[in-house]
Amino acid sequence: MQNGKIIKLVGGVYTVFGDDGIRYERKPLGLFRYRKIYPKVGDDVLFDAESITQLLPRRNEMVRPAVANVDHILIVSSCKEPTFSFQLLDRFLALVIHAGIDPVILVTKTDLMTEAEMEVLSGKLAYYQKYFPVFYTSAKALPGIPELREWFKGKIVVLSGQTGAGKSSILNTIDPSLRLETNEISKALGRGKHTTRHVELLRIGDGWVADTPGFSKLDFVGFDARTLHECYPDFLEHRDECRFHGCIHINEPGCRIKELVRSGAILPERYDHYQRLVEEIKATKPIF
Ligand SMILES: Nc1nc2c(ncn2[C@@H]2O[C@H](COP(=O)(O)OP(=O)(O)OP(=O)(O)O)[C@@H](O)[C@H]2O)c(=O)[nH]1
Ligand SMILES: [Mg+2]
Ligand SMILES: [Zn+2]
Repeated sequence: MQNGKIIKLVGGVYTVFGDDGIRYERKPLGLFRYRKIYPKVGDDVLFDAESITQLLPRRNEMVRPAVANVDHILIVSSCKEPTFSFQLLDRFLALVIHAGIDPVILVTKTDLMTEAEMEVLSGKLAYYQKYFPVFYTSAKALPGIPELREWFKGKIVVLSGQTGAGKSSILNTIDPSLRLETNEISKALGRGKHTTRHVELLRIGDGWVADTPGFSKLDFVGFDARTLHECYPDFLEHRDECRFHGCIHINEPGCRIKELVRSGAILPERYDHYQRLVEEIKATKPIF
């Protein structure tokens, strides 16, 4: 019996990185399936000569991308191709925070922007910078790459974002020996082609980074509209200033958050995305 970390899953076969530094291919014991235990990339496990025999407790986990025990999720958003979306960013931030993982915003393809366009984008992102680390990078012009390489040290970091955002390209730039497959996004369709198809943890220095398949839709199944506001650090800061304890900042009188939205101290657009997400979650019937 040996300890290891799952670093890859393809077609039901897991690659386990043993504590001896060797990679092993294993499948979980049959009883995992019977008990509906599905190991994920990032999971710490016990394994023997034949199978993964035990899943060790998780510190956190995400559904999509399916990862566990990570330090950070880098929300990768391109400036252009695909177009930067603050709505997507706000939704993604909520999802990552809800999973108990620290988000980082990684803005890619800065080379496609004019100086004036960049000023507008970074001006808006300055608000986010008060709450989350924000990196600006480009696989073509290379700003931010040394900082990012330094920052990855000793951490388990997962890159996630829309398909075509440039996740694999950035990893290749940080470490060219990774040779990850990248692809042109289909401009005719206006969406990417899902070049990366599985989650895999890759060694960068003494840390791990995971490249993941891009997504086109975010799922909020299992979310509670009454607690969603806890995923917004900018709202949480003022939670004791609302008139009612447990205010979710929608229709309650004396809501400090709505006051701050009116004054512009909280980004109105971000609040609007929050409101829409509350409506969306309320409209979703729970699945039993
Ligand atoms: N101009 C420019 N193009 C980039 C940059 N980074 C990536 N691209 C291009 O964007 C396209 C998509 O890049 P990928 O790295 O494959 O994107 P991805 O996020 O890994 O996509 P999926 O694996 O489908 O999720 C490719 O054509 C890249 O060459 C960048 O910084 N600047
Ligand atoms: Mg990719
Ligand atoms: Zn309130």
